[in-house]
Amino acid sequence: MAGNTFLGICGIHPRALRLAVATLAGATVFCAAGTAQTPGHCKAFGDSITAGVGDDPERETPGYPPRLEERVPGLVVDNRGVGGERTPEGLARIDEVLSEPGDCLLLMEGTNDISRGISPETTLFNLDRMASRAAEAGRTPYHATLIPRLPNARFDPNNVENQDLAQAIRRLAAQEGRGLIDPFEVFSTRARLFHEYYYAGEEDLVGHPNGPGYDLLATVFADALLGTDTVPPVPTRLSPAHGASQVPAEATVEVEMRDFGDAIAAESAILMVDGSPAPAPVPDDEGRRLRWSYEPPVPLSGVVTMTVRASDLGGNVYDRLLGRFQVVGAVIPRGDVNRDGRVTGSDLVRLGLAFGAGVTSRRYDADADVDGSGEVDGEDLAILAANFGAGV
Ligand SMILES: [Ca+2]
Ligand SMILES: [Ca+2]
Ligand SMILES: [Ca+2]
Repeated sequence: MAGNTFLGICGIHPRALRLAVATLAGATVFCAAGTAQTPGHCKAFGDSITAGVGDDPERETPGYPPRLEERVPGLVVDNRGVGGERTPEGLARIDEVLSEPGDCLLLMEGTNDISRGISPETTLFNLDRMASRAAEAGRTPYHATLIPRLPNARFDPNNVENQDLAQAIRRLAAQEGRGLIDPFEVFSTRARLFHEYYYAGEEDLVGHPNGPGYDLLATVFADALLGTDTVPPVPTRLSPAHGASQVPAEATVEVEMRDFGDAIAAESAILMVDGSPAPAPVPDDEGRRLRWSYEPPVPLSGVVTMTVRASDLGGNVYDRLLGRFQVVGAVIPRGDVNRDGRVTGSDLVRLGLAFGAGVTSRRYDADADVDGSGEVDGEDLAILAANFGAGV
């Protein structure tokens, strides 16, 4: 396959590569097997989020592709997004798109798989096949993680499956030496994400960007294609998984973090499990991956929270919740909206934000609808109040 922008056959980071290009101006070949260079003509392949649903209606050409063209000089991006598409349909359609001229494939698909109950293994297999077809056709494939789903999405409103899929897509990209574009990570760290960057149509039960959201999405793609590292080390493996239940008390906590740009500042990385630091992780040779395998000294119980702080050499920092799981025997008190095992003011705040909202409202929060009635109301508040202070 052709070299990709990240590690490619040359194994040179694109920022270093651009410096090399500047230094060696005039040299035609400095990497024999394949030049890791910014692509010139991409197919943006995916579903309605590639097509541009939810974008500013004033725009003639919606979505991230035209914005990406503006951000990467000389780049042509053809929009090949099809609304509602799942990866099985994508796999059936990919050859047709690859028969068109171009040198790269930007692949962001799978949120409709989550909505329709397609297993993550199938989704990942299909994404891998599409990227492989692209490579066989002489294109450079890039995998993209999916943007977060709305808190009132009918399926996976807490992005548990989406987060797992993001980790799997990152691993796939790393294993196959393909480029990785990470909107899931960048979007997840935005304050007021759904209010400022998402389309406000009430019929949207998955979550589409609005104009500013597509601007941000295009920036994430552009940074990756240009080799500007704006993304911190990201989780590529987590066991027990976020949202897991019935986890044995003696479980080993396995965490892998990876950076797709700069190396990781390994000495600064800290994994906390229920507030206790795990021993230092093992970095790999190139410094782009960290692994923890941690056996807590005392048996786990209740709801276990895992957080990570890790930064890359460029100063991009990951510092937040990595995941939570429930140990076998844990009983979550009713009213524990954020599922951290305790009913506290944080739960009350979250319930307050959704108060009065029914299932069709953008403000609806399934976890705050404690009794599952379809509306967040006084009944839910009463349950929370009755259990205030309770914990496992
Ligand atoms: Ca980075
Ligand atoms: Ca709570
Ligand atoms: Ca309710």
